Amino acid sequence: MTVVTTDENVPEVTSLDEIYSTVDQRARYQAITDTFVEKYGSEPEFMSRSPGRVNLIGEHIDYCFFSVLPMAIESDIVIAVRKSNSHLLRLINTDAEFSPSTVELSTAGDYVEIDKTNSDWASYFKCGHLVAHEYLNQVNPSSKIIPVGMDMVVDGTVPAASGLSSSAAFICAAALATLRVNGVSSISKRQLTSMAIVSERHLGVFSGGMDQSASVYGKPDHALYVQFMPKLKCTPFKFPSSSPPLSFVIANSLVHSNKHDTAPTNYNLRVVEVSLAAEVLAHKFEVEIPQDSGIGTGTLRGFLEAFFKKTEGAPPWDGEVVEGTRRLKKMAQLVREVFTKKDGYTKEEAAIELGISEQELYEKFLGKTPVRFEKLQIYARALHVYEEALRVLQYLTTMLHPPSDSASIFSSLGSLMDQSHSSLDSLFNSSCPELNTICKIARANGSAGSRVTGAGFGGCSVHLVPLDKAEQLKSALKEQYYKVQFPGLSDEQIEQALVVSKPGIGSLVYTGG
Ligand code: NG1
Ligand code: MG
Repeated sequence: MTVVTTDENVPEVTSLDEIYSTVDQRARYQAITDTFVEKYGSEPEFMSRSPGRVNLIGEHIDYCFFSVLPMAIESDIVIAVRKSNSHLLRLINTDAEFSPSTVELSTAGDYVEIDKTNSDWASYFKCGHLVAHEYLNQVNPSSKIIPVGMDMVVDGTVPAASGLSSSAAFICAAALATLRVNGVSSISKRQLTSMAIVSERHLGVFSGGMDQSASVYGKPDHALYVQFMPKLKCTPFKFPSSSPPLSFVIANSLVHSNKHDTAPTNYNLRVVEVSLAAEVLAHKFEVEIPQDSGIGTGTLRGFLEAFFKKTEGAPPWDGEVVEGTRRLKKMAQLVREVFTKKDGYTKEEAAIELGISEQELYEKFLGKTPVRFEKLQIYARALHVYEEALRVLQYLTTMLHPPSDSASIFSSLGSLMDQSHSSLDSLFNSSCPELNTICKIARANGSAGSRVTGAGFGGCSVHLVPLDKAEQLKSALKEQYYKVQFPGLSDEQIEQALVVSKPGIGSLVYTGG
């Protein structure tokens, strides 16, 4: 495996051939430039772009600091930029569905204001702008930076609200554009990733760091092993060769799930539940855990470290597979033993488990972000997290040391993906009937393993399929899912829902003609 050095910079490229290998993008870039000239009267100075990603395995565990296995795709968000003399951020989207937006910058150097209750597309730009502005202030501690105005045209090929991380792609591209236009001509991948990770929290989503890492560190023909502890580290690796070759088909369920709007019952509630689980375990085993989760509590990774330190005097787990397997299996066993209420805990019951009052429960967990629930599913969520983290290690092991026969490569990777899906469906409740239908059809038509990818509750699924069966799989989904579920769709719309993309390059600045 090649290890990406920590100080590698976000590249600047001059040719589109360095960015894309599947679809010729010249006409697209020309159209972006034409729109720019039409709206602003001259050409953009540069474009920043950042890709979406598909997660192969390791779902809903990044915010618990467990490693994940995504890959960047070639679909991306491009922002064409010119510095302006106004104090305005002017945003135009080539997709008319997103109306133009103008943000007035403070002449005193205050940060842009982000309204948590409004997740329109420009808010995501503001998230990226804000963290870039914070960085500018950090590197110039003696003065308060007043960012310059920006004229922009945005063009995206990552479908929104579909689990392919259009939001992270946009935020990474926005932060990169803001840095550059304000004079930062080189930035390390780690720095850009770190600032992007915290940025969506300004919109009230307590995301982990998978999407931003994949978007920034993407590498053609490689998947990424992303570790968050002890430090953020992205290791690119190649897929094993097999006959027929491995391929991944991404199928969008076309069920939209806006993470921001559904956060109280979906994404943020899961973040709260896994944090609660970590703190209950810490309380039972009388260990202190670092308060470093997105909502300022302990994490399930933190508990794992503290437990082994206390019971065995063990050092922090460094990611080594055999040791990780042992520790994660132990964690899953503890979860099964400790959480006796398998169907969930009421607020009263959760407070008792933690030995705190309901008021304290509210202050520490439930009041950090609005959440709605009948029962807190502490047992099911924690079991998913530890077992999914284990599956990531198993998947990685198969990738790096593949069995000698191709059939076994497909069956071992495929079965881990199927298990992941089933756990997300039954323990994490982040699938939906449509995604379950898609996975079922796919498995009956050549897929070796099928799962929901990304946050879920709608959005995309990913299928591991021998390359020679990919067409069969796609036509089965077309006939049995899209035409049945959405009879009005044109063939072209169905084609677009089946995103086929090779692993692509990460964030970069394009300065070509
Ligand atoms: P998507 O698929 O972009 O909504 C979200 C989180 C990830 C991760 C996955 C679930 C954001 C920006 N991303 O991804 O950090 O937790 O869900 O594995 O919120
Ligand atoms: Mg997103």
